[in-house]
Amino acid sequence: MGGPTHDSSDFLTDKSAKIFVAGHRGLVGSAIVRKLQSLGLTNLVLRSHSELDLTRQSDVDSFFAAEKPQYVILAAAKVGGIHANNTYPADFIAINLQIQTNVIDSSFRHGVKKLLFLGSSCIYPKLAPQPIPENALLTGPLEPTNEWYAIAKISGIKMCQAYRIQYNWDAISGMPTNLYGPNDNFHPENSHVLPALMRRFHEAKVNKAKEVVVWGTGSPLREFLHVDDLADAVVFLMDKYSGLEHLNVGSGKEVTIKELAELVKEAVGFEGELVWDTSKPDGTPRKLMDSSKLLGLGWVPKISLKDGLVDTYKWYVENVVKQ
Ligand code: GFB
Repeated sequence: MGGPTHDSSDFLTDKSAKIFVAGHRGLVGSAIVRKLQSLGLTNLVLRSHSELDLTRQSDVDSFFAAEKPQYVILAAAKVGGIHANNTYPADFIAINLQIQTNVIDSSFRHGVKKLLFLGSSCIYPKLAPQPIPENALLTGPLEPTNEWYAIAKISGIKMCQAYRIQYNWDAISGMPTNLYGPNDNFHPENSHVLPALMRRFHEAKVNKAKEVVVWGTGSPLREFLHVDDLADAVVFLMDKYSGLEHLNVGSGKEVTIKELAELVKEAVGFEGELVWDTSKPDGTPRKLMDSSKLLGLGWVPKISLKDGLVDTYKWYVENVVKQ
């Protein structure tokens, strides 16, 4: 048990199978829905937050009893950038533990054939070897600004592994690197760096401001993956992977926050200066994923950061600014 296996899954061929995408309105879930629909997989079960609160165990259980999906992709989570993680630790640990525990356990109890759980690169130790291999998990202390979220996500991986070991149930986990794209959260404080800067540069351009404040020192390194590439990897994993170990999903390309800021500035067309607010935390110094296991199975990321920024800025202007 445990090694990657080429499953005889009928995920791509059985177009009548019901697929529950939890969190379909978010950055990740909406990209997965677009991808599934483009492949003709349209028998999707979707529930908005107001229709189904995934933190309520009995509601989740009744939903699974009634709908009986064959496949589950768990993209629902409480997420946010460095400031949100640091400010709302109770929400990040409690809501994520509740959502994932309810969905994973109900999926198992109601006969789901295969489930994919999505985590995050922050599960790894703050000073993990770079690029970070999957087996760096639980080898050292976590980055303090997001350890609450990380502990919840580590629990999700371990829950999938435990159900596979005890019940031979096909639950797998994918660990994406920092994601961006359409339907991201562009909140000025609580979002991740890329959408936060896109909004700040856009507003500065419109207001003809001379400078824009960027947090930290600009020296941390981050790897970014367009969410459409992640959606492609999710479908690939549902089709081809049934192993005990979680798999990293990254682009393999990293930039400093300073380089990212310059790229976003260029994509938006802001012409002023950058001012660094070093009273804000940098977070983990570097987190480049080692995605060689997934690449070895045949998956490849396709969208460059430059192209992805252009696409995301277009989406932002058409869908957030014009609303
Ligand atoms: O994207 P971000 O919040 O996430 O921050 P993390 C990345 C880096 O960008 C940090 C800097 O060094 C920030 O200081 N930064 C510069 C900014 N300007 C800004 C800004 O305006 N907003 C934000 N948010 N950052 C998160 C974790 O860590 O990554 C989560 O907290 C999760 O748990 C997620 O893992 C993927 O990469 O530092």
